[in-house]
Amino acid sequence: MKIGIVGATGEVGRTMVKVLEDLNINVTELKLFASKKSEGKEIKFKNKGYFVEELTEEKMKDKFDYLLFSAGATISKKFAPLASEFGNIVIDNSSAFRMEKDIPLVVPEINGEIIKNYRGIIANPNCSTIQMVLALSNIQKEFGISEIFVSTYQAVSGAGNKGIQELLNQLKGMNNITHFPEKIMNNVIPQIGPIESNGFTQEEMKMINETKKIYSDYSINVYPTAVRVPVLYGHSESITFKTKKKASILEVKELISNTKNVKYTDNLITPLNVEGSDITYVSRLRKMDEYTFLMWVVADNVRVGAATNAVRILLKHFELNHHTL
Ligand code: 11C
Repeated sequence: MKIGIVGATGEVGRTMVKVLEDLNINVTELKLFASKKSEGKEIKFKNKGYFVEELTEEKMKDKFDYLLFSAGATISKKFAPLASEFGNIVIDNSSAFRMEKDIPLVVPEINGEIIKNYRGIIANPNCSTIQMVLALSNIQKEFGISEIFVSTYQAVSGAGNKGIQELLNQLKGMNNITHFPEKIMNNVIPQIGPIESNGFTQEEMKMINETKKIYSDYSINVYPTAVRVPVLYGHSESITFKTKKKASILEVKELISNTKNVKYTDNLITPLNVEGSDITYVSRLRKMDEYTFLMWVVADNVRVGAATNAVRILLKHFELNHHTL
């Protein structure tokens, strides 16, 4: 497969390269694109060095099997439609197209089938949404879910290299506050992204809207509070959910355990435990009543929440459509 990565030098872009290697994807040609200032940087894939090229409109007109985008919504809006117009399949990690009616928003284990016979732009959901909907997916299918109350504990890598650098610099004693609204070292910040006119942050609105679209159930109420914590990798979520039908704790545990790429553990699980993993972990499951359950969900936000989900979309698309590619 000929694969291009747009935003190859970013935190997610570099991880996409790593995930392509880890999942042993049959890449015959790899093209890495980024802004002019990254031109010529070398990135390793399967022990071979690849040089980063400047992203241009002309290069998006080339023929790729898949183009993976992770360079932010502005770049996606400018280059993804063009690449798609020229027949390329774009898997876009930004928020640019997620809520567009005709663009599939995909977590392959849940709704991968919707990209059968589809060519064009495929949107990759937000990291905090992916691990939540994945952990709850079998329960939603089997019992239905009416409400999800979720508080997140999100790693600084969710904000990319600049988020990581800001925490590392503060740990070295610098007092810079450039990206986050408050100092992040020794702190927690209950705001991720700008606050909208309804008082919710952009991150919280993504969790509400994307969940409905992925489950294709617009009756689910999601009540999120998104919080940044001084952790490098791994988002954690405290989730309380209400089922539509009565369920037992055993049934819920079994459904979680049987979800692809999700593991239930009775052990404590923390972000440090999941760094570099492609599994979403669930623990501390509790039952309040026959309709109400509480749990703790942790996943590597850069892998499960971004790069790995994008590569899983690629694999699913290939599996469903390779005969017509
Ligand atoms: C964060 N979830 O942790 C955000 C980053 O829409 O893909 C992901 C932004 C997005 O800061």
